[in-house]
Amino acid sequence: MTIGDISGTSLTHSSLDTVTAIFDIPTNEVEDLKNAVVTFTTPQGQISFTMVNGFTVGDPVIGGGLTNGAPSPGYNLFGTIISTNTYLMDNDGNIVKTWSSKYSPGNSVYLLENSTLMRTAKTGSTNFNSGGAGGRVEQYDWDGNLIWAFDYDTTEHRLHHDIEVMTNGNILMIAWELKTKAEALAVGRSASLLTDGKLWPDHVIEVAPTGSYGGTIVWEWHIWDHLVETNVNLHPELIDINYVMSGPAGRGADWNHINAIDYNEELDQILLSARNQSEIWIIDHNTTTAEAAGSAGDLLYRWGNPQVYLGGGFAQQQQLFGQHDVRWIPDGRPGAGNLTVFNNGRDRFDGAYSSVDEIRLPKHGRGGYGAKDATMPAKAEIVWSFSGSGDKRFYSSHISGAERLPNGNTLICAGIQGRIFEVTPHGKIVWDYFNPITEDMSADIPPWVTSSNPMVARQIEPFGLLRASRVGRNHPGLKKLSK
Ligand SMILES: [Ca+2]
Repeated sequence: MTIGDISGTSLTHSSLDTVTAIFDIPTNEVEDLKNAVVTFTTPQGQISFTMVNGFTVGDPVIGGGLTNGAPSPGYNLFGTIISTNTYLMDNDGNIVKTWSSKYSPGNSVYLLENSTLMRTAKTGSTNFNSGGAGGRVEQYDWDGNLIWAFDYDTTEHRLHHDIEVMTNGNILMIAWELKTKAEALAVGRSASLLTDGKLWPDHVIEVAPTGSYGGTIVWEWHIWDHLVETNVNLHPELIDINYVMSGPAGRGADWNHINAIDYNEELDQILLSARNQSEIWIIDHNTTTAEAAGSAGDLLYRWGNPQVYLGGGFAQQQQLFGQHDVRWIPDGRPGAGNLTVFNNGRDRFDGAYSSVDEIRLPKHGRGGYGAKDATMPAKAEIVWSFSGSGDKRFYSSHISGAERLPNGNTLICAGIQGRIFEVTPHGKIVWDYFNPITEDMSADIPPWVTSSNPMVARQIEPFGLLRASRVGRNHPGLKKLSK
């Protein structure tokens, strides 16, 4: 009996229908994920059972054997919505590292390979006060010292939700910008869709950090440069100034509510989650700022809700519902090049529930996607989805995220519940965690929240998490962690 080059020490026929093989893993075995292949020779021939990434040498034994496999080794990085702390937690629930800030997150956090924490921050500003508001990006060293910060928070614009740190050290950021009622009317916005008397379309800035504070904006892309008012169905590469999601909020200032940004260096493309369009968008980054304001900055691809550009007759083809955290699956992970997204699921046709969907785009690569003609939509395919089933369904109407892990499992953050769990490709849960961290609630607690009014308290989501990510055990950013 062998697993790879490891020999078994005993083999028992432990019951009528079970064969038990016991293996000793040598103490000098490389600590890493292992594939398990067990082969039995029978009178009728050989039978092999394979479990890719079936177990992990070096991790504490969680139990459960190979039935569902082991969780992907590493540490869980998250900041809670109301806490000013960012946590790194092992898979046994031990907090191994805490970074403290003056601000709660606004909203995503990242551990970089140089062992620094890049986190968004929600300032106390009253500019653009809407869900996901930030205004600031901060960088902390491993020891918790603030080593850089950038503010973009005025009456004209404000950061929100997410950033993406590029390999060259620049940082892509999402921000609202103010357009007056007159400016909105001038580009064809219907007066009935301006209930706030102004509009906050999104834009993307790329910031090159300078010194210990501030940075230079070296590239920009604005939704406002890619609008269409008439013959919308002939222009899937543009954004209909008068498409709004249903309900009163759709007519408010926060028109797009982009809540995620990712960057694909190989393609030099940017991926955006336009939550209020229930669409994901891909745009080209291989442009100058001037080019990005023209047709070169039009959408390369969009998917999720064709009624946005084809009209209400296509409403039934909607597949994304207020989604969050879309990202490319990185090279080296199962599904590389596909997208994963947390599909929050409010207003689904078959009831409200959340799912995590893996999406295969119609084409990969530059100039791909079949973009810029009327047949652009509908070629993407959901190749994997997890929504639980029956009473095992989970639902988080907003926030939340998902991440494909190196072992092929998917880490899911159901944000409202503060739940982080890991599922196998077959939908088996191998790791499950509920955030109990509420100790900083007093820091942000509004005066109208009282213990006798827990329903009100619930609305500020004391356990809420925007996202969580699993930092692999061999991630360079962990080199200062004493293990
Ligand atoms: Ca990001």
